[in-house]
Amino acid sequence: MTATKATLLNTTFKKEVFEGLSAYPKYLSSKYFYDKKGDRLFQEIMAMPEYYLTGCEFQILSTYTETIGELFRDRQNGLDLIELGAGDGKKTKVLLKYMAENNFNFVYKPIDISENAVELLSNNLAQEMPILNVDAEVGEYFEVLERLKGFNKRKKVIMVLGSNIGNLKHPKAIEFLSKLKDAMLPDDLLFMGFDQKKEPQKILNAYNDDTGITEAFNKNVLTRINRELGGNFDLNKFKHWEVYDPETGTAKSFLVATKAMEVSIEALKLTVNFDQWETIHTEISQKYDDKIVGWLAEEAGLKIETSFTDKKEYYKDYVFRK
Ligand code: AVI
Repeated sequence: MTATKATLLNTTFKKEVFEGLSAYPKYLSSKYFYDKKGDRLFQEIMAMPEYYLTGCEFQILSTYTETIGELFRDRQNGLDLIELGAGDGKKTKVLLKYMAENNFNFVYKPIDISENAVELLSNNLAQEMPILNVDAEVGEYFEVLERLKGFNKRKKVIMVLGSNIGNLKHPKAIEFLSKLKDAMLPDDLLFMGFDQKKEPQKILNAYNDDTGITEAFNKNVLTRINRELGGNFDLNKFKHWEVYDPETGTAKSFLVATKAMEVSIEALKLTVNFDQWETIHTEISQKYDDKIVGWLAEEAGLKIETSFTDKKEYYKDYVFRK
C-alpha cells in the first residue's frame, strides 16, 4: 500500500471513530473489524458449525459450478471476473478451477479492503493455480467501483459472495447496487450472495457462538482503537450482544459496557464516558427473502436473471443484469 493511501485510511478511521463514539447512541463500523487478527478471526468464524452461510454458499457453487461457469463464459472476447470482498477465495476457487480447466479466457481480479487478505490470496493462488491470470487489488468497495467504470470493454462478471451486502443498511445497499449497475454494460453480470430469512434461533446462533470467536471479532475494533489510536479500552468490561429481529430480518451486534467508565483515545484527544449498560452498535447482518432482493434490485435499476440456492434454502446467490 502507498504511504498516501495508508494515511488516508487512517484519517477516515480516526474521523469515523471520533464521530461514532461522540454520538448517542454510540456506534462503530464493522469494516474496522478487519486487520490481520480480524481476518484470522473471520476465517475461524467461517469454519464454525454455527456459521452456516459459508457452507451453504460453498454447496451452491459446488453443485452448480458448470451452470454458473457457462453463464459467465464469453467465447469471443473472454471476461474479467471481479470479486469484491474476496477474502480467502475458498468458495470462488471451485469456479476458478472449472474455468481454468475448461479453457476460459479470463482474468481474476480479487479486491478486498484487507491488504493482508489480498496478499495471502495472491500467494496462495500463485501456488495452487499457477496458470491463472490474477490481478489483485486492495481497496474499499465504493472507491473501487469508481475505477470499474473505466475498465475493459469486454464482459465483466462482478461477484460479491458471503452475503457481504448484509453489512449495509438498505439505503446504502441500494446505493452500492446502483453504483455496480452504473459500472456495468448490458452484457455484464452481477453474481451476489444474500443470506435468507429462516428459523430465527438459527440466525442468532450464527452470531452468538459459545466459543467466543464472534465476541473476539466484535471486540477487535476496540483492540484496533487501542493499538492504532492510543486508546485504553478495557476489553473485559465489554460484552458481546446479538439480537435478531425476524420482522425486519436484521441481526445487530453490540458491545455493551458492563461498568461505568471513562476511556481516553490519545490520537483523537477524546475522552469517552460510558454509563453502565451503555452500548456501541457495531454491525448489522441483514437477512433477505425474494421480495426484499427484488425490491433492492428494482430500486437500483437491476434485473434478476436467475438464482441458485442450497438444499435447505438457507442462502441464495442471485444473478443480476442491468
Ligand atoms: C462479512 N459479513 C457478511 C459477516 C456477516 O455475517 O455479517 C461478518 C460477521 N460478523 C459476525 N460474524 C460474521
